[in-house]
Amino acid sequence: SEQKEPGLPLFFGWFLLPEEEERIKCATMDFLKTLDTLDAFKQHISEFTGEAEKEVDFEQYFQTTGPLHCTAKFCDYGKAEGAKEYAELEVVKDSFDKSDEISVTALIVTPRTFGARVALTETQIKLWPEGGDKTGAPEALLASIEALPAGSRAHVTLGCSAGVEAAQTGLDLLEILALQKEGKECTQVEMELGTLSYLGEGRWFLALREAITADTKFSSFSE
Ligand code: 2AM
Repeated sequence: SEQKEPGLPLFFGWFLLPEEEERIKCATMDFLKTLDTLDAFKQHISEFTGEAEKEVDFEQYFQTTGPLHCTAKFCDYGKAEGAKEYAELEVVKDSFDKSDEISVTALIVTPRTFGARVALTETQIKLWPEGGDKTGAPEALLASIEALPAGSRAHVTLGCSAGVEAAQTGLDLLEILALQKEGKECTQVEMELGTLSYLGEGRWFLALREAITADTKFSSFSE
């Protein structure tokens, strides 16, 4: 129904603690600055700028809004399907306001979004909603999503380009994972942080050599 459910938040998720937020923002911005200098990236710069030879100022290009977090369930104040049921789950109530650690295993960069892939633990998967990987996904992606393990969409949005909604990060991530499964990587570059792959159309994936962990609190957000 389109009815607002009193007390339901915009979304539930794992929120990075303030000091962790700073650390992750710095580390990931350093990666973007390095990416910008790579010949492999420069070759495809027009996918970001619309013209060759032009540089991208990632600090301007990707905008961040709100606290860094990994969305678990988008409730839209009760308008999203299954929002009320989710909020009433024992596991959600038990986990609420509790500390938890998330593990970032990869970074993605596309002309639309900059994000961190989160590898959910078995315990965290219990907080991943039914059908959570598919919500709002385009028809063309649905079959590929079904072939991926539950929770594959889990991520932290680090930034979006002008006019792009945060929800796009998860869709860009799923698209990249689907392309990788089909063996569609074109270029691979070894970096200090890990292996960088190019998947066409401005899509880049950095598989981190070592996961970046961050302390979070499972909670909810309302504007
Ligand atoms: P994100 O998880 O990719 O960052 C508020 O808009 C938060 O809810 C954002 O973090 C956003 O994207 C997420 N969000 C918005 N719409 C969504 C949807 N349809 N499905 C899943 N997450 C959504």
